[in-house]
Amino acid sequence: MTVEDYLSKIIQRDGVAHITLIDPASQKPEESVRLAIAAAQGGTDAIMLGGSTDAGGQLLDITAKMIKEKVKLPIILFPGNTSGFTTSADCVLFMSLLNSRDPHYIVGNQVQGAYTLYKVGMESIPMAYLVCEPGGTVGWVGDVKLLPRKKPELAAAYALTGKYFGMRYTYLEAGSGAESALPPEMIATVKHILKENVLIVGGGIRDGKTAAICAKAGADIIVTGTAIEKAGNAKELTAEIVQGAKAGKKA
Ligand code: 1GP
Repeated sequence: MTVEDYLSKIIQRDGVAHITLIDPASQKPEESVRLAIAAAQGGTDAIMLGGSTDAGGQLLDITAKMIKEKVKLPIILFPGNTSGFTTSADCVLFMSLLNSRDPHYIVGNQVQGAYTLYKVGMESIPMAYLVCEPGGTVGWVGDVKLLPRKKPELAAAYALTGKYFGMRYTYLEAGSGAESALPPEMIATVKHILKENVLIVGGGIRDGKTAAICAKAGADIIVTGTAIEKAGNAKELTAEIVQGAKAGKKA
């Protein structure tokens, strides 16, 4: 089964899926493996590997291989540039940062990586990546014209553009470590326009209550990274977020 089918089945069954983002540059590979195991035990549905700076190359490759040995969940690449690719994962989000001012993040890095992807034949999911205020590191690195939180219709116009380009996933991003998650009005407006297309929401989600609000507003997939990386008990926090998201969807 493809990773896309696997996630679709979870979304159909539970209303929402949860992905744990691990930045290979944030800790040693052994610690990334510990986090992945804890997140899996807490009920996350997949592991996503990536980051805006230093998250690629050998460190990414070793981290992906070590996680694969210990965790049965799919490993999805979330590349910040061409160095964020490794054959040791199951799938890559083939993403375009649509609201960047820099063509490298819209199409340039993708052109540089496309032939490698073709040769190795890894599954890829076309995705519109939309970065909203405050944007964090990815907003700065990606030279992003940040989408204002109070203008959900602008985010929706970008999401619709991605959908018309044929992208099946849209990732609405507040930036890793954002002080607060994206407003439910923004998530709801974007999901309303996307309809069956998959909406990922991430950035600043730290607890079950917030995950529930995002899921109820329309997120199909919730991503959490920083909170789980920093948690005293990563398994417990993952379980709280996963259960919160799934309960929020049913509420
Ligand atoms: C970042 O959306 C992800 O790309 C996750 O954000 O680290 O704030 O959970 P956090």
